[in-house]
Amino acid sequence: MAKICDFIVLLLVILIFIINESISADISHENCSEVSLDPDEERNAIQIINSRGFKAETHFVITKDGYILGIHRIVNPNNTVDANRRPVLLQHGLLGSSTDWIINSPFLNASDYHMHNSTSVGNNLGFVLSQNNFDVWLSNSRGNTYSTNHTTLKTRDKKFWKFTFDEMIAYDLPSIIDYILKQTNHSSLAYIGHSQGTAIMFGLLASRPEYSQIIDPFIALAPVAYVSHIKSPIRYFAELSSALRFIGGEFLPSDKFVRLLAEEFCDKRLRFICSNILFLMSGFDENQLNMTRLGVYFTHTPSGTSSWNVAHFGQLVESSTYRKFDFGKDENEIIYGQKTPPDYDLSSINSTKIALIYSLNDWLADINDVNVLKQQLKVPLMYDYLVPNNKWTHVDYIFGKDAGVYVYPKILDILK
Ligand SMILES: *[C@@H]1O[C@H](CO)[C@@H](O)[C@H](O)[C@H]1NC(C)=O
Ligand SMILES: *[C@@H]1O[C@H](CO)[C@@H](O)[C@H](O)[C@H]1NC(C)=O
Ligand SMILES: *[C@@H]1O[C@H](CO)[C@@H](O)[C@H](O)[C@H]1NC(C)=O
Ligand SMILES: *[C@@H]1O[C@H](CO)[C@@H](O)[C@H](O)[C@H]1NC(C)=O
Ligand SMILES: *[C@@H]1O[C@H](CO)[C@@H](O)[C@H](O)[C@H]1NC(C)=O
Ligand SMILES: *[C@@H]1O[C@H](CO)[C@@H](O)[C@H](O)[C@H]1NC(C)=O
Ligand SMILES: *[C@@H]1O[C@H](CO)[C@@H](O)[C@H](O)[C@H]1NC(C)=O
Ligand SMILES: CC(=O)N[C@H]1CO[C@H](CO)[C@@H](O)[C@@H]1O
Repeated sequence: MAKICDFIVLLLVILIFIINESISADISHENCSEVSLDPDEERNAIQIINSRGFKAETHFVITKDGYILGIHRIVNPNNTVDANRRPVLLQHGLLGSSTDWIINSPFLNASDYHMHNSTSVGNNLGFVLSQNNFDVWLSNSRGNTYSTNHTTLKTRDKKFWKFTFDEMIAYDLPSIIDYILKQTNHSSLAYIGHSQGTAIMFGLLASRPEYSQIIDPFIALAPVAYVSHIKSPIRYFAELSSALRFIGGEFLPSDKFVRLLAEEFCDKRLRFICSNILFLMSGFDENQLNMTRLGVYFTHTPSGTSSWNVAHFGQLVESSTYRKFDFGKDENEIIYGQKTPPDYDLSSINSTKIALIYSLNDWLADINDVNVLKQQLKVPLMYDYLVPNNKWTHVDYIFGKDAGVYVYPKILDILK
């Protein structure tokens, strides 16, 4: 009997998930109408970079399987000697994009920001690094706003969306890295990943050891690989993962579904913030969030991904492993030559340039999972840094008011 009830509830949830009556209803503006539109809400990544006095370049990187990734470069006009600036690649997380690194605050750097906290180096990591003489590249993974082109497929083809972060590991990351090295004549680059951006680098280092020489250092913000302890409602997607795998296509949860989850997980006061799938999945800390800037965050996030990608994380929650996508026994047999998907063997990573930065109030990169990750890694860590703020959450690395106080100075330290 209980089984049948579960089944019916699951069916309902799936129906609500699929039936999207109001895709165009923009919840983000519902309660911002009194506030005038922030100019950053109407700007894309390039326009934001230009508006802060930098020059922006877009580069198109074509992967071996035909995806055309739009990646952005921040060019600092005050820097005349360009040749030897060290390249640093910033890689966003699940549902993120290149704008993650440049929209946190409207202030360019610490000197403008001192009203808030004089110890801050500035709150937009992309600009902080550019002003500190780095050659800053911002990637965009397949399927997000800036990476929806393909040499043969259109986004309306279901096949376009048949990917998970496995393909970001196998194709996107190596293509982007090789492209940047070629463009800059460097033999190595610094890599800073957030969340899924760390998962894919662990995956790359585990499957292609030659990259351990190239990635120097790898700074992992809110490191994710093992996710069995996560507190986030993404747990719900664990149960939905078979359904999501079956549905396929772009990940477009209906507003109703998101509201349903928000009601389950957020107290009344905070439901508006929770109405954004990113905040709903990763949690937030009111003290770290600039409420008057939510409109900007909401227009740039969530950026797209595939249903399969979300299903993949759901599978990892259930299996307590870090392994490839589970297609089901029969297909696994054909694709992997075995019934279960192969693991990413993190114990085989031999890079000695890994820095972990994590916190205690992170729903997605839970401290217990970070500890499992540390046990798996057999190499000594270059840095092991617990953010000294007990309330620091998963999104605070990119949208936290004090990101320029607690995290970015540490990043500069590590890079120097
Ligand atoms: C470049 O330098 C000028 C003059 O000091 C300054 O006004 C401007 O903000 C700087 N631009 C950037 C992007 O740092
Ligand atoms: C902040 O930007 C100003 C120009 O806008 C520049 O003169 C100053 O050096 C920058 N400060 C830092 C810490 O980068
Ligand atoms: C800035 O943040 C640091 C780190 O928490 C804190 O010690 C300091 O008091 C803050 N300063 C101001 C002016 O808020
Ligand atoms: C797709 O490619 C064209 C040029 O090939 C470019 O103008 C457009 O911005 C690209 N779109 C995306 C989302 O990358
Ligand atoms: C890269 O190096 C090659 C050979 O050393 C040189 O010909 C080329 O101009 C360099 N390119 C850049 C962008 O520095
Ligand atoms: C890691 O492994 C790769 C491939 O086997 C090798 O080229 C590299 O030298 C190793 N690096 C270290 C630090 O042992
Ligand atoms: C918060 O966001 C608003 C709107 O973008 C902006 O005017 C304000 O300066 C921001 N405050 C901080 C501390 O970044
Ligand atoms: C989605 C949301 O939070 N909507 C709220 C907007 O503000 C009005 C009153 O100011 C509330 O009634 C809505 O619930």
